[in-house]
Amino acid sequence: LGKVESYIHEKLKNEKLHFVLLDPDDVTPEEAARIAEMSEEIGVDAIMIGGSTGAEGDVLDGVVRAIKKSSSLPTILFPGSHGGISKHADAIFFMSLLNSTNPFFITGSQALGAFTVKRYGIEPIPMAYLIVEPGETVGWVGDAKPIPRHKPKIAAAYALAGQYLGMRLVYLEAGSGAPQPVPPEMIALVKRVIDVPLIVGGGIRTGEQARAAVRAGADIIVTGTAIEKAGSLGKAREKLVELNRGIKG
Ligand code: 1GP
Repeated sequence: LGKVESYIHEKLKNEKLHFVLLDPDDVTPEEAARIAEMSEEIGVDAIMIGGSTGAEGDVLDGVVRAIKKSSSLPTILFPGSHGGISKHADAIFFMSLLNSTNPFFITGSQALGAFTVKRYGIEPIPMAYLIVEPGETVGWVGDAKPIPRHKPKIAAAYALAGQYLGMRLVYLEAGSGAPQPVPPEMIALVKRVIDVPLIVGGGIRTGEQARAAVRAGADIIVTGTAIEKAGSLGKAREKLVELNRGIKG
């Protein structure tokens, strides 16, 4: 395993993890730098960088570089397509949107990005990416057939298929800004079925919701909107502390 993946597995032996997602389309490099710095102080485990719209090119590079300068947390790309690759990042979730109806998001974009990842020496971490209702922007952009919220078995079947295809992480995604996070019953069933770490994100805004996801079986919680849209850096810090407490207990 690569450096970042080993770091994740090492940490998971002792605690559940909190990854903060920054979307270069929503935050300036300066804001991203401050949030990453605070995240490290508070005990967040990694910074993810990406988004479905506009997180590319100079805008993406600028945010990744600012984060690298202000914190020593691992930086993991969370690309919406092969456009979401930056040479400044440590690793990339090399993900396949397994429940997309469009092969571009399952294997096409991956093929277009593969040589870029190799050329830049970015650590690829293979990940099954599953979109659960409502799916929000990423569900729409990714031509997903979102998994119904009351059908945990469908999520578990896709998750296990992802593991059998060789993917080393499974991500259950309700969509950024979703009104409700992935239901605990769905997290619990997926966790029971798979052996690889389970990431959960989308719509987690409170420490209580983060705790509920961890109790249900999530290994890694991703939070984005709650911190990006906190209103001020002071409020972002309070939110980070609240969410981190929910996750770490
Ligand atoms: C989105 O799961 C992540 O891809 C985070 O979602 O912005 O709702 O925290 P939020």
